[in-house]
Amino acid sequence: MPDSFEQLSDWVERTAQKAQPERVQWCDGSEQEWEGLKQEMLKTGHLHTLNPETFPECYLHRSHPDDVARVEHLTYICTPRQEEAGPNNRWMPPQEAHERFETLFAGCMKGRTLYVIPYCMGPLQSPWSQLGVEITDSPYVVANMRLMTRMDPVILKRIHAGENFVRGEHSVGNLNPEQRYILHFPQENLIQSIGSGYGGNALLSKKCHSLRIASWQARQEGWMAEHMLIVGVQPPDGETYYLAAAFPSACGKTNLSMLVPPETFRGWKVWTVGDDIAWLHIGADGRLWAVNPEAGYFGVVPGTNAKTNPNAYQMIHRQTIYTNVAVTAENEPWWEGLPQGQPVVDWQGRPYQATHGPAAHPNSRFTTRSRLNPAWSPHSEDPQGVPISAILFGGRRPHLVPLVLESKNWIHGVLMGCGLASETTAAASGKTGVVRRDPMAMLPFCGYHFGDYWTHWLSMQDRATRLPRIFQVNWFRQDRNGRYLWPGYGENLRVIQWILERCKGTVPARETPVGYLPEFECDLNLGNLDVPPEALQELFFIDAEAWKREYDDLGNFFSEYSPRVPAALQEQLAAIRREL
Ligand code: SAT
Ligand code: MN
Repeated sequence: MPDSFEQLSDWVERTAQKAQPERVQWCDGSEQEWEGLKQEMLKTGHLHTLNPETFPECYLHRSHPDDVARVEHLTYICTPRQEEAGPNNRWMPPQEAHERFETLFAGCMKGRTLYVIPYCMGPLQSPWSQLGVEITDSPYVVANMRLMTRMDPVILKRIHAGENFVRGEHSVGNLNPEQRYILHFPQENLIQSIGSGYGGNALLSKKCHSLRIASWQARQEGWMAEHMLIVGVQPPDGETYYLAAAFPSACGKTNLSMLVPPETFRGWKVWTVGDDIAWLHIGADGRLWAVNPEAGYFGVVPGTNAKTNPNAYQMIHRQTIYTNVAVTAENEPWWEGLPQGQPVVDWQGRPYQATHGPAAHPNSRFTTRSRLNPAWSPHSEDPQGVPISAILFGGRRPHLVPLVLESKNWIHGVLMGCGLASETTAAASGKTGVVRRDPMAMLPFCGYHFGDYWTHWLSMQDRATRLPRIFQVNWFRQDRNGRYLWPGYGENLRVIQWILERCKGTVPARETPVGYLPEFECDLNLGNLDVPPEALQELFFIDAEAWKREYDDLGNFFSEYSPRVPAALQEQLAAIRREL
């Protein structure tokens, strides 16, 4: 494993020998470098300028129509033993994986530039930060990494001084989905990715490094790498409380992390620390402290507007890379969910026709630096991170799960996380709208056996003395006619207020076999909210029969992971099942 600059240079040289690029360019994230890249990409059609008056420094990228989402069926964990990867991962023996990759990688960069991207995940000064170097032939990847990570000349100095780094080898290859692989070698600190230029498949710092490789390391080292947003909520009395929340991809993490308080919450402030990934370490005070390893957002565009997410909407009007949105006659970006404007060119660059489907791809994305977010928290740069008071688990559940539910203790909270399930979305290829189990929203991202992962979650109890409380939330419950019962977005702050009160110990709660509920008539702040009483009843209705089926199903799901499922979780499940 290279851990010094010589080894880095050797690795780059060896990789270049295999890929045979026309030239090699070392990147440092500077403005000058961006100017060059941008001009090049405008010339080759990798980028298109958007209206410079209304969207200054905004660009559009169109990916290949077969390359628009993560590909879970082509994503592998390559450990010597299959049981290390677990049934939650596709597995390939390391040697076979290396061989397949080498074959596809040979000569793959002919006529292209090989870019070397040294990057840092986490604040540069943080003891928890980690270095990585991605080699890629995609200038679009360089442009995104410049916004999503910390690229800084100091990184090479740190590597010179002997600091370890995660290696990433990436090529768009020929974009043939049949020759596409996303391979992880946790024991080698290595990621190899070929055949895709899109998001989580190609920006190796994100899901590949900061979740799959980092979750592996976290288990060895006693910390946690989680698919969670980090948000600070500051009531008018002053003190900011931080929450970490796990939701599957495209279920509203970005919206929740940038929430704008509704009218009734005058004086409240919401601060974004992160919208996708949290690295959680135990502080000297026994609390969990979170840093966001990323420095930018790769957010879902459709549905973003001045009402659903005013901060994001404002933020993406400048210095933003759009991927796979439509364009209007005014050369402005357009997407489904915008109340104004008309698409004339669709996400594939064709004249827009309603019969072709949506104008913007449902998984179209914006890339922006976090600092452009009006709600950006300056504590995002705190080396030790922010202290977490509560952990939230949420998904898209049309039925069953109430608006909010508090766990009874850490073990029960971990069980809640294991029970997380959600309707699938366009963020991954495959059928959308099917409810699937997605424990801790980590199904596509945990780099090792889920049974060991749950054991690791439970073990935090022995390491930390002041763990956060755990809650389950569901903004997506529907009535019999498929209408959402809860308005969501900014109004979710009402639920968060209750969660904070519970953390402070200032409100009682109603106990049920599946957890604690608010006494909503008195404890949930419903001032100026237009939700009929029947809808509220339904939002909090606990259907014991349906919950029994849910826990039976979770029990069946667990059996796929036996014998590695911790006994404490099985016992907790059995106890709740009996009580129901
Ligand atoms: O494609 S990404 O993994 O970057 C986004 C997501 O699916 O959450
Ligand atoms: Mn995500």
